[in-house]
Amino acid sequence: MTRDTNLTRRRFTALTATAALSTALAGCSGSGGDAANAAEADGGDATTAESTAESTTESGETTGADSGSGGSAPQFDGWFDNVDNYDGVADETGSSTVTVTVGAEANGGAFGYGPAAVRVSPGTTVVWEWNGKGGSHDVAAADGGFESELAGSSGHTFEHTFEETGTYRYACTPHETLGMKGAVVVE
Ligand SMILES: [Cu+2]
Repeated sequence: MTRDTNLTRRRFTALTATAALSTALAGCSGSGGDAANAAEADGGDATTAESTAESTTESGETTGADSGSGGSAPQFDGWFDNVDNYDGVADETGSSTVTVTVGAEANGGAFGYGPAAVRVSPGTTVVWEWNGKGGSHDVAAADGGFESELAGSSGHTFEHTFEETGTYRYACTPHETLGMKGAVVVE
């Protein structure tokens, strides 16, 4: 049912833009109410939402929400070459605390950090939070600056506060060769 996913995904963006259009189509559902009234109501009921989504399937290819951190990516010197969930650097500058998932689905199993790379401001505390998947993981800085214990249970956390600007690479000791690697960019 790929169609259902499409409907759900498009529903929210489509609602306002095509409310007027959908009322025309909704007329055939026989749920009473004339077109003018339906347009006033904000499209909250199921039949209206459904017809709204349907009416936009051909015009709605506008899901450009994944252009997160554009611009110049920092140099990681190939650190992420074998990391299949590296998807650019998530910009969390200005946040005092940032959470990174340990055991994110990646690299052929639950062998990823999510997000793999994050950009923070100096003084930010990064909290790694284990989700309990993929066995035992740790968080070990490539330069030895920080290292967590090896843990596998959901809810386990490790944190490190980054005071100095720079690029900090880290990996999971048991799964580094699989691509379980991350980085924190402090700037
Ligand atoms: Cu691991």
